[in-house]
Amino acid sequence: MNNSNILHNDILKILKKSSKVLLTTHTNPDGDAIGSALALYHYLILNNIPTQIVISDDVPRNLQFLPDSKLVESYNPNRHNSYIKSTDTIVFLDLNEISRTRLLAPILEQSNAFKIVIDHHTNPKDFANLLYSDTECSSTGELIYRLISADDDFKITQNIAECIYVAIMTDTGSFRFPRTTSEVHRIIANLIDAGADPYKIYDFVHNQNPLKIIRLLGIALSKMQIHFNGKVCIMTISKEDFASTGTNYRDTEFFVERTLSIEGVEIGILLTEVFERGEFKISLRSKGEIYVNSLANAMGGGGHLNAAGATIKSTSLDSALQSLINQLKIKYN
Ligand SMILES: [Mn+2]
Repeated sequence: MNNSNILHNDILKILKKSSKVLLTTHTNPDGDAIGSALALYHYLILNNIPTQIVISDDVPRNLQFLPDSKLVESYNPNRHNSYIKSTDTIVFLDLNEISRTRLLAPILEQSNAFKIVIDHHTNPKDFANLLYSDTECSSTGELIYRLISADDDFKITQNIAECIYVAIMTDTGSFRFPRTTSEVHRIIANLIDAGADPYKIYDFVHNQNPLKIIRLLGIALSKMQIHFNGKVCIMTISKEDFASTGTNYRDTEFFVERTLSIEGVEIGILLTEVFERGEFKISLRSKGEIYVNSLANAMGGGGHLNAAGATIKSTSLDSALQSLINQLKIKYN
């Protein structure tokens, strides 16, 4: 038995001994966050382990088709604090530091429950009792697949297959990103055999946009700027752009990928004005050996080698753009 099998069995043993489990994930949850949480939720419920998923935000609209997505609860101290205080195991999914749970962070920090992290982001912080981290892995969904597959008595259900499929599909950019290994495709084949429908799932996740989001994308595409001799593309979205289209920063999830579709561009950036909180969100993408996680770290964020992000404070979009360009000069000149 190799090391990861021992780890899988340890995690399964701890979960099965738990009287109450809390699952949580990062703020602004994506398909990997929600898919992983729901997949593990279904597994635990089928094993008769009382489980709740509590997160800082709502489930994004394009993930609400997932089985039992309504059971993912947005944190409300009055509704959830007593459950959180009485839970004996907390599983943090798809995050490498506790602050990524945003509103939940203070109460989770205080909790004496056994803490497990299952994640694939670089530089995991040491805040849990048990860390299952594989930074080479496509997605947290892939880790959940490995974990559940280590339970010989359990057969992956259609619900679980759909949730893990969404997790892997979204974190690999629909099977295009560098971590799309043959193993990922073997797992995907097993998920399809277990009932996940690739056509249906892609359609729900990517082809059900309200027109206003595509209008916003049009504005963002038309304002793209090229810097550093064509190597860096920056897309900016102002609060006026959101207001004129009736959208908000959470409607931009897949926009940044478009920046890398331009010939010669190695780094693509989306800078958005998050007007509710006076912050600016920076999403970074890069190609091949050009890495952006250290750039994100320099701005107080983090992520993966080729996909990372940060949130900065600034007085205006122009000054946020300027400090971003200054950071780029430091890193890449
Ligand atoms: Mn992920």
